Amino acid sequence: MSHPLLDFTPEVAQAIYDGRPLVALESTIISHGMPYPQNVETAREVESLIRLAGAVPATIAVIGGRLKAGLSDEELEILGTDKTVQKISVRDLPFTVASGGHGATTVATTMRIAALAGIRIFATGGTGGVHRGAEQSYDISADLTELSRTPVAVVSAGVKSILDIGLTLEYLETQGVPVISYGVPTFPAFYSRESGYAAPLMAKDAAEVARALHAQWSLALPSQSAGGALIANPIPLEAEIPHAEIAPVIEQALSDMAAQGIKGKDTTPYLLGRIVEITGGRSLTANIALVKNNAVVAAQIACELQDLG
Ligand code: PSU
Ligand code: MN
Repeated sequence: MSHPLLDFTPEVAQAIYDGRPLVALESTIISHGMPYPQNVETAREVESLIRLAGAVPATIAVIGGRLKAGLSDEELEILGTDKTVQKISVRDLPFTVASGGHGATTVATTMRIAALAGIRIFATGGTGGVHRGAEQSYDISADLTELSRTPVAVVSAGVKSILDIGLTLEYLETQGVPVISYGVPTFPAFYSRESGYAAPLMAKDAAEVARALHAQWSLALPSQSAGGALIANPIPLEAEIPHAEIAPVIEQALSDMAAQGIKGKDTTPYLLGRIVEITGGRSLTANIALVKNNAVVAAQIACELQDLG
């Protein structure tokens, strides 16, 4: 699929030409989700894991107003180090394109660009969701509305308990988004394997997820997208920070944030950074482990989906 605003690296262009399975990756996790140099190192390692699992990675961002599916080393370094790179949500995308700026794409924006590129599977760490106190702040991530309208499946480790997980699951149900836990009966909570919420749906392996996605996308009405899906893959056991340990850290980070008056799009980056500080880096180790795990599962799903034609 081509689009006048979209550039592919040779690797991604070749994969599309050959009909090979592709996995999209986001870039806000690089610019605003992890510190340098772990952000750039992790991005490259995640790409390698996807190749090893038989698919082709396409890291997505906006560079100089151009949509990118696949990044050069230089572009990745810009995202990892340049403090002028904005975190761009879907509503920001047209402005960044028009002004020729750089943008790190959130899950929502990455889904949009992946869909333009014809990529259906996307791996990340955690998605956004309904923030705690949303009944007052209205802070509900555009990731959720994008999941309802764009046909891309997002593999994440669930959503962090910096969010209101119960409200997030309710919102996704209202929006008609399939939420499928991978291999477990519960919905995971990012750093922890358990959130205390049951999984709305469960699949035992990548083939079962692929069959469900295939069915979902064949059920689209002519005038309407069948939407995306959230595949919730728990963090590997050895990297987990159990709920009892991370809960007080999250409370501390939330109260520090309130004291500093941080709001809106700065919320998630602040909380992620603060949790890394409070845990002395342990949450970063967990974050890296879960992203890699999600990349492998996403690649397996992409391969299975390709086999279904
Ligand atoms: N959750 C993480 N790491 C991240 C993000 C979420 O564990 O880096 C990023 C993703 O790019 C996600 C965005 O799409 O934060 C959500 O931001 P907001 O809550 O402002 O919609
Ligand atoms: Mn928000």
